[in-house]
Amino acid sequence: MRLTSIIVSCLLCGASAQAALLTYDFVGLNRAVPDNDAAGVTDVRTPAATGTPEGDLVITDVNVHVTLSGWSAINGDLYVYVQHGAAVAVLLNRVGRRAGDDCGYGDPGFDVTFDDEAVNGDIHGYRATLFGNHDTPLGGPLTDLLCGSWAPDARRDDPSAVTLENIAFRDAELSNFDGERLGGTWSLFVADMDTGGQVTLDEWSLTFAAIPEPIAWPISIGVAFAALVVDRVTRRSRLPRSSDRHSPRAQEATIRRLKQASKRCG
Ligand SMILES: [Ca+2]
Ligand SMILES: [Ca+2]
Ligand SMILES: [Ca+2]
Repeated sequence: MRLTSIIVSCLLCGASAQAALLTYDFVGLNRAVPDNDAAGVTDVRTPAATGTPEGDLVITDVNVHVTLSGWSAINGDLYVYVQHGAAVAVLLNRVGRRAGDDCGYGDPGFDVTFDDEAVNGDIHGYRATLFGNHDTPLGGPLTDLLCGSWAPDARRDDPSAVTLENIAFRDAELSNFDGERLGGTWSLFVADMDTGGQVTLDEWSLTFAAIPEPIAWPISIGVAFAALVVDRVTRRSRLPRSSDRHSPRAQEATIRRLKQASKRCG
């Protein structure tokens, strides 16, 4: 039974495939994000059409790069998420906003790669990660060049109530896209949720690791094949083994019989 289930599982898995790496860049956007307006801006892209070999690839990992510029921008005002079908990843949810500080960080802009596996971890408290406190300003935008990539904020909380400390709803990660097909529309939403400052969406990109969809063999074929193998293994275990007559025990018995026979003769 165990052997059968292992064989069927292997058949259903199909051949293992090497993940392809694909990057799609959406540049030159120059989309001004309205200040203090929850309607924000949405940029919709189709990196690959559904039903095409590329669009049918299955995502195993996705990273997103976003560039938001403006020297008057206030990072703590920004709420940014990416959506594909029903799956959502929250990239920014008012960074630095925490218990006792409703405004968040005042640094101007981002040029950052979001990656669930980033060593820096959660971007929401990036100053604390970089400087050990929330009060030291960056003096410019947060960039990959200076600080490396970051894990998304991932908090699903309402941007008017989100805090660093509350991580009860911190599950809107990029891994939510794993297992989905690459094809179809992907949208990036950017909103400035509080007064002051001006930010512009310059560009964004999607980088996928993706594999062809595993071949699902018809289960009837898998079960029939597994039963055939089990039957062959069982038959083989029942066959008399020719080497038995050469075993030490068989040889001892033969010697005993010969000795008894020689005594009778003598
Ligand atoms: Ca991942
Ligand atoms: Ca990743
Ligand atoms: Ca603002």
